[in-house]
Amino acid sequence: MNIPKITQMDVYPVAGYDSMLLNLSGAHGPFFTRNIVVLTTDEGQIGVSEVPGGQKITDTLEKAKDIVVGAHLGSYKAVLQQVRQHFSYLDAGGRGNQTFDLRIMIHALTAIETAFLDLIGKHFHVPVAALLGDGQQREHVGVLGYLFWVGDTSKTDLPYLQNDDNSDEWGRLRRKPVMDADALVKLAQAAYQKYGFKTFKLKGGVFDGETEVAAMKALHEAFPQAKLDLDPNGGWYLKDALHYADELQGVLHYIEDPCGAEDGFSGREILAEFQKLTHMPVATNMVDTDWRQMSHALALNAISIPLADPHFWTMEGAVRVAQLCDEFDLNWGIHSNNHFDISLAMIANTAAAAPGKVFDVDTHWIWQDGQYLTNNPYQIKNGELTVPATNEGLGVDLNLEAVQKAHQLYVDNHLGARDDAAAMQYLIPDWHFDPKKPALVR
Ligand code: GKR
Ligand code: MG
Repeated sequence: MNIPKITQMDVYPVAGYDSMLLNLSGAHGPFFTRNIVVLTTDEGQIGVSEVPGGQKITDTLEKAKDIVVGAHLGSYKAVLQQVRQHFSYLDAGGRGNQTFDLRIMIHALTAIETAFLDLIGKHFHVPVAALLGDGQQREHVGVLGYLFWVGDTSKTDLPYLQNDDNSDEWGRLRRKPVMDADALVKLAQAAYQKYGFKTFKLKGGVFDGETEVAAMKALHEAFPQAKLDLDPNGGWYLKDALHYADELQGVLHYIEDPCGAEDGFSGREILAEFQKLTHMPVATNMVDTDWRQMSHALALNAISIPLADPHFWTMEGAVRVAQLCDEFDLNWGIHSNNHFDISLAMIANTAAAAPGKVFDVDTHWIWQDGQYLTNNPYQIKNGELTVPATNEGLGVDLNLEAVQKAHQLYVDNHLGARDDAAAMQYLIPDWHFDPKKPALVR
């Protein structure tokens, strides 16, 4: 029997448009960037994947072509082992202090893993979810409504989109400033009308803690049934986080990275104290981002909901985290960054393979919805994505023309890795990242 072989690997750095989303790292610029990988076999089949943008990841993927091209589908784990061995030195600095993960190798590894899984799923006529962990666990995956404070783009001369989609309230509001609780509630209502979310998360770490506590109370009043999460990305000190947690009892369903490393104590130690004192379930995408960190987080009882992003755990790794959560009575969720619809398919398949108590998973998709790289993007309906068991591979059909256009946007605007300080400096001159100060508190 002929086992398909990889004959070509293409790497496309691409860009799409974003709103001026605020977070501890600053303000999102007008473009977000990603790397797309397309593997082609000698049978003419293609496998695709999407990971964060930036030249370092692009370069690593380019270098990995020597390992990938010529390999057959059955040897994909050996390929992944080689990629790890060759490039793991690139991740020696860890995830970094920004809200987003700065590692290189692990993202490149995921890009290769996912594109192989897409091909293997197509070869065997099963969804990628069926190939992960113990196989597909569910067809419906709950997703949360990811809310942000949004900056006023008229204070910049940057090419942010305006009026790109006035077909509904969500399309209109997502490009407008959201700088107080009233605007935030209206944004949530528009998101609810379009997507039917049952959980909302607010990206905090922007205003002072009291203002964000008041915003969560306003959201709770508007959506008494919804599950709520607030995520200041570790920007609060423990003593303040304890006070806010007190005020938010009965309002939040869980909290995410309320505090982090301080006073010589690690983020895991501080979160362990927070959980012990508040009894509030803690989610994180900042302190258990690999197995070594996970072992300390578990030993300390520091967290309850690891947010295992397949983009930095690999798809198989993220499902392994879910299996652990299932066995250890923890909850599991997914972390996200801005992304196109290939990543949406990755998230959907990963969560569809996750056993146990899965929380509604994060996705930034609602800020990008409408900018498609595939002909059949997954849709969020009633707060859910659906992965039919009849899917093959990731379940998306690549639109190569759209990928080439997104690549041109990347080239024409001289883009690279994410830098939220640049746009933020329009709002506050000389603004610099401080992991312990909300972005607008200077
Ligand atoms: O998109 O600004 C953002 C978020 O702050 C992102 O960078 C975080 O990685 O969504 C993320 C989180 O949950 O921390
Ligand atoms: Mg987070």
